[in-house]
Amino acid sequence: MSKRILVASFAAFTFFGAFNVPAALAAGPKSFLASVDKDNDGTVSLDEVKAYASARFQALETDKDGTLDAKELKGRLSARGFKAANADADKTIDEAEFLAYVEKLFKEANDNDDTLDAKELGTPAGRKLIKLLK
Ligand SMILES: [Ca+2]
Ligand SMILES: [Ca+2]
Ligand SMILES: [Ca+2]
Ligand SMILES: [Ca+2]
Repeated sequence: MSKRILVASFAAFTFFGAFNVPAALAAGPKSFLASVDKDNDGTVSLDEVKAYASARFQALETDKDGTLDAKELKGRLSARGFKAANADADKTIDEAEFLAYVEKLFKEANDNDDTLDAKELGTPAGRKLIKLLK
């Protein structure tokens, strides 16, 4: 087996393994870019991601108590992700915590410029970001 095939099958395995949903339902970098890349330059900046994340927070926050609880998040964060995002260790994620965690994932996925491209959105941190904001 060539190295390229090995890498491709490993990538496919980790991609589909990371989400416990059928492939068709897993939002990929392309649909994320289509929603978030408002200036259509093919990449997302932190400003674009945070503007989108803020809108998603409001949309997900259905009981309007100002925070997202596990029920509202509907599996968008793993238990570990929830703990990492929940800076004050209460039972909910407020908007500041949500945006700080979005920024953390953005920086983790990013190389040394200021934007995420489709490839960076395909990294583990990029996929966590997509899952969180879908
Ligand atoms: Ca852009
Ligand atoms: Ca709420
Ligand atoms: Ca909290
Ligand atoms: Ca980048």
